[in-house]
Amino acid sequence: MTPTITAFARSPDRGRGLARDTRVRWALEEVGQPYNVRLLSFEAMKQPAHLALHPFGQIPTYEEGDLALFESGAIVFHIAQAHAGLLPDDVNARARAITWMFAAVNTIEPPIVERSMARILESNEPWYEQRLPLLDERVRKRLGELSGRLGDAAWLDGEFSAGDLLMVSVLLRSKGSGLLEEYPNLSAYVARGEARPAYQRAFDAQLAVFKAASTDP
Ligand code: GTB
Repeated sequence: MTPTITAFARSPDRGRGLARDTRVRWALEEVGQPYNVRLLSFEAMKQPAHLALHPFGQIPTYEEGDLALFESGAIVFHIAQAHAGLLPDDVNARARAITWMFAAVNTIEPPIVERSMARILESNEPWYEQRLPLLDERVRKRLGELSGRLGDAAWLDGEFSAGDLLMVSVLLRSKGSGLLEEYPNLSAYVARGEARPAYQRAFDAQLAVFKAASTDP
C-alpha cells in the first residue's frame, strides 16, 4: 500500500527543505518506497480531520492502511524498520543507530530550533540581542560535542543509517548561521548527506510544491 504523508501547501521556509516532511520524504526515497503527499494550509492543519491524525495540528503525518503516525522521528523509525537499508541487521549496531536517531531529535534539534525560533519570532524584542549569544552558546556546545564524536568519519557509526538521516536533517537548519560552519567536519557531513541521490529527490519534490504554490494566484 502506498503511504500518504502530509506537508505544507506553502512552506514558510520557501522551499529550503527545512520543514519536517523533507526528512520523511528522504527516508522514503532511501528505501525506494513511492508515496503520496496531501498538502495542507495552516488552517486545514487545525481542523478536526487533521487533528484526528495529529494531536498538535502539525505536519508531517504518515498514513498507510489503518496505520496513522505523527512525529517525524517516529515516522522515519517506522520506515527504517519496515524496509531494508536504513538500519543495520546486527542487533547492537541497530541499537546504536536508533540511539543516534534519538540524539538527533532529542539532544541536537532542541537548541537549534530554539535559536531559529528566536530569530523568527523575537528579533524585535529589546532583549533579543542579549539573548542571542546564550542561544548561540547552547547550539555551539552540542555541535562541538557532536563534531568531536564524528571526527573524520563519514557517518556517525559505520554505514549511513537513519541516525545520520535525522542528524543531517536537524543540522541543516543551522546551515548558513555561521555556527555549523565553525565545525568543518560537520559541514562536510551535512554536505555528504545532501549529496545523496535520495536526499536530492526529496529536496526537489518539496521544492516543486513551493514553486507550484508560488505561481498560484
Ligand atoms: N516534533 C514534531 C516532528 O518532528 O514531527 C514537530 C513538527 C513540526 O514542528 N511541524 C511544523 C508545523 O507543522 C512544520 S516543520 N508547524 C505548524 C504549526 O505548528 O502550526 C517545522 C518548521 C517550520 C518552518 C520552518 N522554516 O520556515 O524554516 C522550518 C521548520
